[in-house]
Amino acid sequence: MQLMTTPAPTFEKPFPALTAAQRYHFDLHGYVVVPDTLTRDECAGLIEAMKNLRRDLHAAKAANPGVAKPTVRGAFFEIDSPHHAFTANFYEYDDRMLDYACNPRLVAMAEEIMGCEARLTEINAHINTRAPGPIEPDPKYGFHAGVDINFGSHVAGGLYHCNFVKTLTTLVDLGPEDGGTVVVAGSHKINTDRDAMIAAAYEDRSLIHQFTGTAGSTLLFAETLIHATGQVRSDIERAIIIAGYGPIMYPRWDLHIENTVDELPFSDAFRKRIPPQLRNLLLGKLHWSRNARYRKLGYPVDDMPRKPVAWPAK
Ligand SMILES: O=C(O)CCC(=O)C(=O)O
Repeated sequence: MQLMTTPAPTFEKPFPALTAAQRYHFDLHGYVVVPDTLTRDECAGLIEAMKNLRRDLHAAKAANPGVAKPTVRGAFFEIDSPHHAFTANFYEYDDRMLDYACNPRLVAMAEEIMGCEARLTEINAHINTRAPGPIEPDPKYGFHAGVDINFGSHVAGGLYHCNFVKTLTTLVDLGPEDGGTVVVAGSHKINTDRDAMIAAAYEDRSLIHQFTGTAGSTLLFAETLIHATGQVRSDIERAIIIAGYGPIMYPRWDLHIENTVDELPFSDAFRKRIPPQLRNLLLGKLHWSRNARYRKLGYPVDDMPRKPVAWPAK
């Protein structure tokens, strides 16, 4: 007798998600800008969700004056100043934000750079305007990287891979005066003193590349790349949303090193909502099989649109 089984649903994603030229650019510089990953309507929806969250967090702060970091459905402020709202951990706040982090094409880009299946390690967003004070002609930035080159990188098929990848998407049109993310180009591979590299980049600012693009463009980068928030010099209100990804057996970055791993858990109701095909992406998997997958540079891009996985109603 043959048992009939229903195949488990899978998370359909393109492979490879980058064109050969985009992959080459990524390898050379440590980042690539991919246009049109979101529609303008999706960008507008995300800005609305981010502004609603900022409003709700302000209300939570007013209602809980003694609490250092009040949360709204798990989300909190990393920075709350008149010109900068940096919100994080909004998995349970608004499904539009969740859909961003689970976008099949964006997840596929991160997986291509890691060379394996991804789990989400963090989600956050920034709304910021020009900071008070004078505009310096040659600003200094808060340059940093999330993982060191020795641990974070490997090469397969001659292509660079990193185990911590970000998709950072601008929700507004970003010109050169609009504070786009700045990076020290190529620093994902130059395995030497970070401060010396930053000093070299300030000495020759052509080494500092800045993210510009139309709303819905994504800066895909390796966290070995030295990067920072740019300086807003125009009257723009910059709005960006960021998802971080790592291999499925890695912990969430946003648990913070000083916390125990249980401090920012998902609610039971949220865990129950996670569709089966998104469980590895949201929850990771405590096993060493990472489901490795590598492209060759010459592979043609898979640009067939994939439907996002639908979440059950709340
Ligand atoms: O605000 C930005 O443009 C950069 C964000 C950043 O530095 C990060 O996600 O690590």
